[in-house]
Amino acid sequence: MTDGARIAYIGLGSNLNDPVAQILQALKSLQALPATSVVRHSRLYRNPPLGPQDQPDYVNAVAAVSTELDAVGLLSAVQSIEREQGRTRDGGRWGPRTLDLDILVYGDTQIDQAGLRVPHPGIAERPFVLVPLAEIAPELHVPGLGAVASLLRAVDRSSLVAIDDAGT
Ligand code: ROI
Repeated sequence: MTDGARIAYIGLGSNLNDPVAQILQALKSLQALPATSVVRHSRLYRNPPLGPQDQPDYVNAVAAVSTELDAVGLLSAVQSIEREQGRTRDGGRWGPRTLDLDILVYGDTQIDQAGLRVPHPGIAERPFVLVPLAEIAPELHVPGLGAVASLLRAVDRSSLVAIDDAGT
């Protein structure tokens, strides 16, 4: 279904099977989605796990996409990218994963339904979301939460390290 293009922000995360390669492949797959293009993406950031510590460090990034898919269509599209990249979630909800794609923001829409809450409920507490989001959209107003730049001031960003072009 289409009802005009919206800007949506997608959070990307991986901590298994070459996380940098997983994120780069996911960006290509987002660009290849129907009626969707990646308009901007942040650098990739290596950072320790939030939650259980007995798992590898994560690589996180955020992409801005322009899409004509509605939010539910975008959700099923990003879930199919997760599956294509062999997502395993053996560790459960807080365990390691090859690829996690979250719809952080979808235009100015607020959605609260089973399996889809937008804006994503974790945004305000998660430096690995706010730091890359602020890199590409500091002025963005997150519906119900406020400006990204103000949200960023409330989190500790010291554990995030931007990965350079050599991937180190
Ligand atoms: N921790 C970090 N650093 N990055 C993530 O993407 C991430 N995703 C998760 C949990 C397990 C909460 N921890 C994370 O789902």
